Amino acid sequence: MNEKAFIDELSRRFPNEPEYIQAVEEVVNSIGDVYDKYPAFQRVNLLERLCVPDRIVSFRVSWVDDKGNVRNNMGYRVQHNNAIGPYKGGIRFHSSVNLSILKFLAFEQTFKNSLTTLAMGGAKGGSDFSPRGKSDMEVMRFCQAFITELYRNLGPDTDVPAGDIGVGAREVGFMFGWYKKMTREFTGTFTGKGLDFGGSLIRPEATGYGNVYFLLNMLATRGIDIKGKAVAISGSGNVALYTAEKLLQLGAKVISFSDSDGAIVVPEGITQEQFQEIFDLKTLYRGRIKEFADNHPDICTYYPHERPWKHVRADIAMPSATQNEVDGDDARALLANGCIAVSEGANMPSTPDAIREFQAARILYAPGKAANAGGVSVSGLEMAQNSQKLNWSSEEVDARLKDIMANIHAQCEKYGKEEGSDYIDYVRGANTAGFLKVARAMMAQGVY
Ligand code: NDP
Ligand code: 2IT
Repeated sequence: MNEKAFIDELSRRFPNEPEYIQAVEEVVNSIGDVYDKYPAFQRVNLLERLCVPDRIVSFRVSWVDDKGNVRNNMGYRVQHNNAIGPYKGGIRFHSSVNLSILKFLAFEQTFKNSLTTLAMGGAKGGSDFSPRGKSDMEVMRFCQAFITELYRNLGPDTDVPAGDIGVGAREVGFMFGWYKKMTREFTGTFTGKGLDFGGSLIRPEATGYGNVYFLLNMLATRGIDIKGKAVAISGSGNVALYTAEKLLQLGAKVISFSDSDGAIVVPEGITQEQFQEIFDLKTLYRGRIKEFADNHPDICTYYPHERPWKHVRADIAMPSATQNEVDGDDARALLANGCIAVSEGANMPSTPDAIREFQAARILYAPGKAANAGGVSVSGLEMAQNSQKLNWSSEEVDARLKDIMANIHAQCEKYGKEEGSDYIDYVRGANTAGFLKVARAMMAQGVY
């Protein structure tokens, strides 16, 4: 395969979609050898069919704010691929959302979901609506207007959304409620639902916990103990907070958080009580991370408009905010300060330059589609419970999550281990394993 020609042609057709092209390029560069091994793939132009989404729904969402003003946002659902199961993936509400970002996320989701071993295709949706600063009633009206447009494209065996940036239990609840009203059916069409109406235990925790479980698997390959290690986290939302919770349980030191206004660094690590304060600040009061720094000037430094990476001496980095939040300079700073492992909670948080730095330094580096797959895995378990109309215990879901993360690690090792060395290229491993399952399914199902 001529990877460069393929990417050049895709860039020509989709010239204003840099995040989408970035995500495709990484995968295409990983799977070239495997693709060439099976000429049948080429004969049915499998790669192009796998890289271009099956379908995109886009629409205007009009809603009324608390002052009576009519507001308009864009809404989208990218249904990327359903070869191995119904479309599945989160919904993002953030002012930065555009089609390029949702296309990259839906593309990544397809490979991630394949790695989980559960029957889920890949999708992503969202809007440039920002819940920040909106009242609960404004968020509710927006969610209802959004679902009024989208509901015909969803269903428990068609397309099952969940949360992502700006979409948590509150938003999923509002969207689920309106979906139920529009369809007059109670089905498991959303995951991340409240526990009282079909949600799974451990779903809120799953992405963060799963990332730590994946990290433990990586550290084990080098005989490294997590205890006492300093871990830099970015973000302070769902993924970041539950990553920190699990790390503290395991005796690691959590030394940073961030949000879109800036970063806090606590060089000695936060205590359990301080974690609880941050957790309450973010989840109960929807506060800003700066407020913690204001309350603890003695232990904590606040860096406005910055990310944590250049300000930490971290053994481990777990970026958990957003795409392209670790660039080449950040990576070089992390490495210079002794970083030995990077495990991505966010989707595509490292730029290609940063990934090159981590891999050249041969540290442990896990891409998001492997390391953060715990969230969608427990979404898959929520779908299974909904189908059975049963609820599993926390212990059962957590045990399955650990197994799934260990299995994803094993797949990365199988396809990513370099010949003649112990080094595991987790990018190549995850992309190849994820690709092969979807590719086999597409081959078996014919051209459509
Ligand atoms: P949340 O909305 O709960 O938290 C997002 C956090 O990242 C907030 O602290 C937010 O700050 C910060 N952030 C968002 N956008 C930016 C930006 N452009 N620049 C700087 N900071 C930003 O989302 P999640 O924790 O759910 O998602 C975090 C990442 O994890 C995303 O990449 C998501 O795709 C990925 N992910 C999420 C999963 C899930 O189950 N929720 C599963 C797998 C991956 P602020 O509040 O200021 O915007
Ligand atoms: O990026 C992701 O994997 C998610 N936001 C979770 C998707 C899901 O369907 O649970």
